[in-house]
Amino acid sequence: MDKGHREQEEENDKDEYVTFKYFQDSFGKYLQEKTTEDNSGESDVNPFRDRICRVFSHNNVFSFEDVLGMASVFSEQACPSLKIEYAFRIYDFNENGFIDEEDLQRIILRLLNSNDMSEDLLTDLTSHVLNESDLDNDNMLSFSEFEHAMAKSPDFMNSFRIHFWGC
Ligand SMILES: [Ca+2]
Ligand SMILES: [Ca+2]
Repeated sequence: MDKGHREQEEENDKDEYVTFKYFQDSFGKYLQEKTTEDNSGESDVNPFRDRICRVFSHNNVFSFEDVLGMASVFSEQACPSLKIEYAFRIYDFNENGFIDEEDLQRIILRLLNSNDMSEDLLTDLTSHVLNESDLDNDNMLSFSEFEHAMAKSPDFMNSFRIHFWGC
């Protein structure tokens, strides 16, 4: 290996270290603030944090690349289609490639932060979502149906950005 190449590698290592250190510092500071501040309620904890960790990590271990991947998907600059793709994976609790009734019920319960919702209301809400977005009437949302539904939701992109920092 020639000298120039080696120097280049050292340079890359340094850049990676700086970036990772910066991330650790800011993320660590954020986590500390979140765990020490009082429970003022609003968006303290991301209701999908376990799913986010599941989708972005490998066996619940985050490599540097996993962290970078997660940060880029949730950043303001990420393209909407990438955000939608990851949202779909996060919401697909049973990982069968569709957002089905079971997934929708879990999403609704988590979004509303409720465990004691009546079965009827939950069924109503689920049917409402399916009525709006299940275009081929198979009682579940394929990725393209989900994509279509998300494209109509102006708040989605914004909330998906904020949610990252609740992970
Ligand atoms: Ca599913
Ligand atoms: Ca469908």
